[in-house]
Amino acid sequence: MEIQGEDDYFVKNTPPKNIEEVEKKTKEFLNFQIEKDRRVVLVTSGGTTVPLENQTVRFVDNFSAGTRGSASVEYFIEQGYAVIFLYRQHSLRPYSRHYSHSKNCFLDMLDIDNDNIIVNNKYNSFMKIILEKYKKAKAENLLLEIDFFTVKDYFFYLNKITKILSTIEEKAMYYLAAAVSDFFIPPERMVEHKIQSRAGGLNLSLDQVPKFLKPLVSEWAPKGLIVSFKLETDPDLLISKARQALDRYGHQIVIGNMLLTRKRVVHFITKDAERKIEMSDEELKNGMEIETKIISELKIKHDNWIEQSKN
Ligand code: 9Z3
Repeated sequence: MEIQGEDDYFVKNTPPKNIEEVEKKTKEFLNFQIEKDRRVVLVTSGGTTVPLENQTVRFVDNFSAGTRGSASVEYFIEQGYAVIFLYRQHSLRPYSRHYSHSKNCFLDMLDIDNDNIIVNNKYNSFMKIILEKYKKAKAENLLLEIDFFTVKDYFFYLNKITKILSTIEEKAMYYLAAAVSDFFIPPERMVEHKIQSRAGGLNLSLDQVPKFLKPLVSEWAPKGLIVSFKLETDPDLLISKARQALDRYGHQIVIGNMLLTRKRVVHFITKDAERKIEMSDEELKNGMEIETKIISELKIKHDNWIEQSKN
């Protein structure tokens, strides 16, 4: 399996059409936050797709709905951060996630009263709390949202945004919760048109994507606090693989989680320690989310990271 080099990747692949616009928006957003003396976190979220054709009809995808990323944004904002949210198109987004079309359809929360649309009493106070938070985030310019669809576009945006954000050095955090594909089809092997079914079955051969965490840590954002996630399905592998990632890339924190228990348990792996963060049944029943604990813990780690850099 041939692995393209990291720099090579950005030469061989075509950048997304709006990359310059994203660059401009990110710079403007960051300059605004610098004026306000705020910390900024990049939150990546959702699954990346791997198209099988240039004119894409089919693609390989993964399970992620962007729950972790979108929930985390709300808690980061509560902790005083400004957030750049790099998310998979049509995946969950902060605030609106509470009224997603599939789970809590917003239409069920509305009633018709003569000629007016009103919020059903049952949902009124909950909706008001979310709406207030959303309006505040907008009014105070605390959130910049950028969407991607393919793994290729994700890497281009990640590269661009990370390098811009790195100018605030230790005050930036990188929270990489997106479920990123490990495999892709390189441009020279990608067909233009829809793959035809006449030929019978379909054999796919995918290359490994470059490990972008390596240049991100050592070159793109060497002073920021970098938090990556490690997902496994085999419990015997989780901690060792998470520690392996930490050793290999030399960043600060890996959060390990299992597919089936990711909303209830996560493991914080750092250079000298390992800590389990868990939700009780009671907490889950009360609608509390594990992301509130994750972000509180990260805020403290970021305080220390900034403090250390002063010495
Ligand atoms: C995660 O492990 C996230 O916590 C989840 C969140 C994707 C499980 P949901 O969107 O799920 O709330 O449904 N993200 C990182 C997964 C990943 O691709 N990690 C890479 C790996 O495991 C390293 S960067 O190799």
